[in-house]
Amino acid sequence: MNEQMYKSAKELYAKLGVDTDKVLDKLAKVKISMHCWQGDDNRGFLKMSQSVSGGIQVTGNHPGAATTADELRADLDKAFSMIPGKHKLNLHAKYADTEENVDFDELEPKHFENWVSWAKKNGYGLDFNPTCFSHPKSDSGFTLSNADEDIRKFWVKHCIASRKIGEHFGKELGQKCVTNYWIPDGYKDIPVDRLGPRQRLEKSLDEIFAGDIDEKNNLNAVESKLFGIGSESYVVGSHEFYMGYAMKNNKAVCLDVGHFHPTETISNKISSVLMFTDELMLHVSRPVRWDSDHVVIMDDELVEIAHELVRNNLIERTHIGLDFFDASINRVAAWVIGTRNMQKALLRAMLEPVDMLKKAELDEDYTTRLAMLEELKSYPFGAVWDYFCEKMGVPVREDWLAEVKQYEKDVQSKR
Ligand code: RNT
Ligand code: ZN
Repeated sequence: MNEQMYKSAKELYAKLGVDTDKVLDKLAKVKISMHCWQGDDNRGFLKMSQSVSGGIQVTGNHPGAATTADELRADLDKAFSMIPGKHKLNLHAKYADTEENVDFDELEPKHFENWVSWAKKNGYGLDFNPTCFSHPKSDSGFTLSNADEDIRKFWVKHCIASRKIGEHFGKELGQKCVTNYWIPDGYKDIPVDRLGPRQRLEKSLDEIFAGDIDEKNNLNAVESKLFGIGSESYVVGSHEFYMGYAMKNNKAVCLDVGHFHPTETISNKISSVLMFTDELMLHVSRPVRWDSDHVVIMDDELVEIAHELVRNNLIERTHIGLDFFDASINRVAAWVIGTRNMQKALLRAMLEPVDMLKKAELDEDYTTRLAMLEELKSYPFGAVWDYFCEKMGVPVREDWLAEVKQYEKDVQSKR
């Protein structure tokens, strides 16, 4: 049945000049960077840092969160088995898998060897993030921009350690790692000095990216934020700050869907940012009224992000990462729903007759543009998606749900 439906869909798209077979080959090559922190509510494994801070909030009490690295890897394997294609895992520093009681500034590649061998064995890539929160030295709310030189230096050391771990991942796995730097630094209330912390942040970043730095195996990205819980009035690492820093210092920008004004969209920023930097990192998320990090659904913004990447041929220069955490539903299901939605949105975009639409636009035929964009919404992309899942050997349509329920019963509920 799936094949039959695919055949008729293929004919319909062919009439628009879209070759669905080619589209599926293209889609199979797009790697999504799935974030580890959905699996355990952003707790991590380092002993001193198993609570979240920095304004990040995970709500819900669905049973079965992973409590060890082995459990997390089992959950990830389960999720990846229901997602078509080979992807990447985005790790945070506090997910070090080690018996040592190591502090953040002492982390080394050896503390992540279990992750590397697991990734190698399964053909996954790895991305990385320093954890500039969940630590007593972030209690003041300031890390890389802290006015206390000892604390600032501690976080610089942690970020250098993280960069080296990212470089190690890239080298070991033969695919470039993206190390993404996000810090929570900011003020709840209106500050007197907005400039000082930004000058200290710049100094810290310069120190992190100095010296022996391997940019072949590791891309460094910086993630901005407009405001957070506890930093409502002022965030040091704003969009303008990191745009400027990245342009000047040849780094990548990371755009998180939830880090801007509620009516501002990152889909409208992608084409601008990529005019002036080589590569881009995305944190695809879903803010509901605030940066709430709900599971990614097929909403207008997701579709628009995918269209921007596909229409402008920007996929190869963009690292698509996910960033959400919901503890009110099964955590493996959350990964599967969010990641498959990202892929489905890309598929919808790839099935669009871009040249025809661009021509209508240039001809000022906005009637055709609107009419076609609307008609395309009910074209049978679902049949193409189902066939893709079947071909890639993963559950078709909602069949994965029964597998998750079984896994919850057999594995997660026993934790
Ligand atoms: C926080 C940022 C950041 C984190 C992760 C855990 O607002 O989005 O990317 O969510 O690093
Ligand atoms: Zn993010």
